[in-house]
Amino acid sequence: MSIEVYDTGRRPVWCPGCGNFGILLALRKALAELKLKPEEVVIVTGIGCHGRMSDYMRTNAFHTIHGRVLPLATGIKLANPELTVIGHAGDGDAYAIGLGHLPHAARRNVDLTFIVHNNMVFGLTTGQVTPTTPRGVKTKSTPFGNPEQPLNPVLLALASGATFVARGFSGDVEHLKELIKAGIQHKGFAFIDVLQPCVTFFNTYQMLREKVYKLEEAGHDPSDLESALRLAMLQDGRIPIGIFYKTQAPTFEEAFSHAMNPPPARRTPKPVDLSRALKRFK
Ligand SMILES: Cc1ncc(C[n+]2csc(CCOP(=O)(O)OP(=O)(O)O)c2C)c(N)n1
Ligand code: SF4
Repeated sequence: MSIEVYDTGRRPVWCPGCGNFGILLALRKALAELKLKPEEVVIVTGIGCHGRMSDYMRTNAFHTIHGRVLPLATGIKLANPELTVIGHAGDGDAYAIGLGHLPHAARRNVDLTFIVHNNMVFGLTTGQVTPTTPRGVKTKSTPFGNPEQPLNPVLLALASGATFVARGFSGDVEHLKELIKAGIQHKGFAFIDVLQPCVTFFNTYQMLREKVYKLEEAGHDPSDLESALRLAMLQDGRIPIGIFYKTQAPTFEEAFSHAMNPPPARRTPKPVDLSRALKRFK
């Protein structure tokens, strides 16, 4: 399938050079290679620069409120498990206001793919500190440098029991495309933290290009949880990208199979008798 199939024809409003372009391209390529029809896919986005993904993807799309991508995506998947559901959130969206949802989606093992556009700042609100901004970095809201220890999303996802945990880099579209394909094909919750430069408020291109290396080339075995945890905690100045961990476990939908036959989206709605309610207005 051609990637043009997923193009709404709208011109992205992102700053020239923004890492969001790489993520958009990787997603379109992944869907095309998996031969997924636009009507089989739902993209859920939060509020932020990343949220524009739903304007540029000609699939089903839901642009929800800040921090609530995972509850929405979970509800959509449960209503119609035949859909391929892909959530996109910013690091502010996913790791600040929406953080409470991540460990629960991971431990429930909902069959969806969650892609976090981790540019380490609030982009849309013009460059304030987020939970993943490195210590010492000066942002609009931390003019003397960020005093806080940053959150480790990969470690959090692993510790929460996610069955697929990966890290990508928006500057390596082909590699990211493979991660997204693997995440979509994974049966269960697939978490992908994508390192994404915000060229306007925190340009990390050079730093990331120098530091990233691929786990598959380093001989990492993604079925080894202990090794994945060690790699997630690595503090040697290098940044591994690729699949940290992958395993199989029953999904949330399977646990609800007794109530899901047929799933809500496949049920014929029964006519509702409003006569009693209407009587009150007579
Ligand atoms: C409940 C709520 N709080 C705050 C905001 C304001 N707000 C809009 S976008 C945004 C930051 C987005 O940053 P991030 O999620 O990291 O995405 P990015 O813009 O970097 O892609 C904030 C705080 C909002 N829209 N809703
Ligand atoms: S502000 Fe940053 S994240 Fe937002 S479009 Fe511009 S470069 Fe991209």
